[in-house]
Amino acid sequence: QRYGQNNVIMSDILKPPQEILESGPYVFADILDFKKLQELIVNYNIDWIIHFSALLSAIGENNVPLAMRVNIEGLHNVLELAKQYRLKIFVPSTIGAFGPDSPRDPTPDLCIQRPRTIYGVSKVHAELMGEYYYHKFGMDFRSLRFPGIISADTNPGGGTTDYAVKIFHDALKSGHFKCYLREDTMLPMMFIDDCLRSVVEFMETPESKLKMRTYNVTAMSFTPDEIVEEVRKYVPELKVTYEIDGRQAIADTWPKRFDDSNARADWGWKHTMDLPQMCKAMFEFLDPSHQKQKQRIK
Ligand code: VAH
Repeated sequence: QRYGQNNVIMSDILKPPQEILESGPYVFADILDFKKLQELIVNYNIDWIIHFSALLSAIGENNVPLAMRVNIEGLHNVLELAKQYRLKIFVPSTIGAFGPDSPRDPTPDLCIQRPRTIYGVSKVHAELMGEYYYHKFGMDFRSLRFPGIISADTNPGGGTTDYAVKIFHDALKSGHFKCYLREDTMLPMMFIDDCLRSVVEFMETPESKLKMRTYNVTAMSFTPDEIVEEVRKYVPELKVTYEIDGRQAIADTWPKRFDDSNARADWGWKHTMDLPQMCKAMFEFLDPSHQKQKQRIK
């Protein structure tokens, strides 16, 4: 809607859902195929790269060699192409770019970053490489560190924050949610609509307003306990069992709350969806028949 359907070229190595195919140009592109990316940039006269290819935290720990190729070699490809063709480039970073030595509550933009996952290491590398290309070559590199992103139209993608998406599907399908994190594990989160708007607003911000190339952004922080309580307003009979797995050790090294005051001050970032509003949006999308229990009691 914003840039014109034929001006946004979607790409992936996966076949998209039919409605995506019908929404505008969609091409096969492997982030590891430099020549193919170069051809797409020239043939489609690309001016911005929005780079989202990566193995997330949990899946990356189970396939470190592939995570290094996709998250690091893939990043090098798009940075080099953005430099060669003078493109503006967005590269997402994450709360996972911090580690146990970072302040966790809250975590500021600038502090020690010694992440303990290959995903986090690759994202710190992305931040540092992008800022190097900015200072050395004047490239318009921009990065936002995202919290866990919650969306209804995509399945969980191998992240540590996936539990906050899975709870909705489990509540509606089986009424039984198995949570792999302890009930008191607080993590920063954001609804997908706020995430996509943050990218657009950040990329459209005049460079003169940016005091940094990489900013924290967030909307809320919550624990499994807190989202369970909110989901039970729609599915009161929801059964929850805690089966802690290796992702707990990752979550225990991550920020509990994100300080995104610089993004709010420098380029006007503000979130719109909090936990109750996100749950309402998720149920409206996944199963409109599930209205909040409070309304039924009325
Ligand atoms: C993950 N959802 O859990 C991703 C994210 C906030 C972390 O980068 O790995």
